[in-house]
Amino acid sequence: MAERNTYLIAGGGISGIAAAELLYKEGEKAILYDGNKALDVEGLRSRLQAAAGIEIVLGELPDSLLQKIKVCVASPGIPASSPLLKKVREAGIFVWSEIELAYRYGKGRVAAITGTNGKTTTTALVGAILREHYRQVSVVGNIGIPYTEEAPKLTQDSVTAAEISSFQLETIDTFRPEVSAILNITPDHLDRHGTMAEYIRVKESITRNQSKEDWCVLNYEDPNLRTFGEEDCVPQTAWFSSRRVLTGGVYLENGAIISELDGERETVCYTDELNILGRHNYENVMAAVGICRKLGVPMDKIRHACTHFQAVEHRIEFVREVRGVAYYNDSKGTNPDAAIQAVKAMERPTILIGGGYDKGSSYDAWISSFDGNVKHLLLMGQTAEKIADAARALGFTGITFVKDMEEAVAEAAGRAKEGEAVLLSPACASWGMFRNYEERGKIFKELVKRL
Ligand code: UMA
Repeated sequence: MAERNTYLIAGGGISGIAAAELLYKEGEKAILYDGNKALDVEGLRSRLQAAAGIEIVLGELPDSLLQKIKVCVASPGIPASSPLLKKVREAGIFVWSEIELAYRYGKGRVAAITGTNGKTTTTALVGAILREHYRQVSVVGNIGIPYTEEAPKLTQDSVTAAEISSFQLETIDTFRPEVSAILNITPDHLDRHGTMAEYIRVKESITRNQSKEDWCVLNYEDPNLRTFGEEDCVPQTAWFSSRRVLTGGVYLENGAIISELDGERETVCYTDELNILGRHNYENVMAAVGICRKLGVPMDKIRHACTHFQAVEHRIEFVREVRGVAYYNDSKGTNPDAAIQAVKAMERPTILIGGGYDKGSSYDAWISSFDGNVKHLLLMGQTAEKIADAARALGFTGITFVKDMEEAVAEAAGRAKEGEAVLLSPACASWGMFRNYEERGKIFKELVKRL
């Protein structure tokens, strides 16, 4: 039997490329595999610095290859239950997520942030706060910078803020952050995880390898997380709440973010000093305060970073005003809950652009949140009909189907009157029409800039 001495990297996206580079630098043998046989091998090779040292395989994975594989590193887009990973596991091969690989090779302290919504903003803010106090700070993960890309640069003095998705958590093994955070859990990615119970289990597994010396920052107002924190969570819990005073936690009171994490009541900042809007963002700030305090950042530095932090791209991002109409890009509103927050943040009558890839979500709560504020809904993509049916059933009939973003922006610009807003907040993933939500948002912004 052949010696099992090779890593199989499944997925030739940014995670797979970075994982391949990392393994090559570490002197390991690696095969980069992608199920899409239409990919251009030379194009893929040109993205690899270590091109010569890495074999590339596309299409059907030959069984003969499996004999020499010791570990398969799965990109997040490949479900743990996929036929590929099943076959790999049946061949006795360990499956690690790309996060697991990065963690094994990385050094220093790690904070890991998950949750259905707010994780990108929170991770970016945690990075900004950490930079006020520590010299070597990395911000990685689902935020768009593969963890494996940063792993070789990390030292014992590094502090890493990692945004971790449920996809990445599915196949962790030893991944153990010193501080974890679960911001909230609402229905998302049910097409991948099957049931809400499984989605919750996967999210909570961020604490799986943590011990009693570690910390987990949790949202007290999320019923699943409250039960988890009170009953099953092994690390110590630091709670935050935007709805009540929490002894020993971080909370919102009369427009101020208060921390009792150090035993006494301290005002972190006032919400009107922040540049990010809405209760969900105050929750993100509170989570970041909890994470960074547990990583030893003094409160004055936390306060300074929070009050200077700007909104991340694609998250209720103001694009420009044209003829009295304000355009907002919330392409990161990739599920109904995120999109509800964007709708609630609008202070003007709004033309809403939605629809996209079908993740099996229900759109009822999103449509109910329109509450007279959304004037018209422009729908595109795979979910357009499903959303329209749900809207009509709830009595919302102002709907127009559009074939692409260009038509959506033109239609929105034609309908919106002075004093109104146009919001791209699709409540769906971008896949099928765009490479990712970033591309969707950039195209939207480009079209708005041309108006
Ligand atoms: N592929 C297969 N077989 C499959 C599925 C995919 O071979 O069954 C191949 C595709 O042909 C493609 C490659 O895998 O060539 C793509 O890999 P990928 O989907 O894992 O994407 P990456 O480019 O590696 O980006 C991933 C994350 N993508 C997903 O989780 C889908 C990025 O999150 C993340 O920023 C990046 O790693 C760095 O960590 C994006 C995302 O949409 C933003 N995340 C979801 C979300 O936020 O809701 C979870």
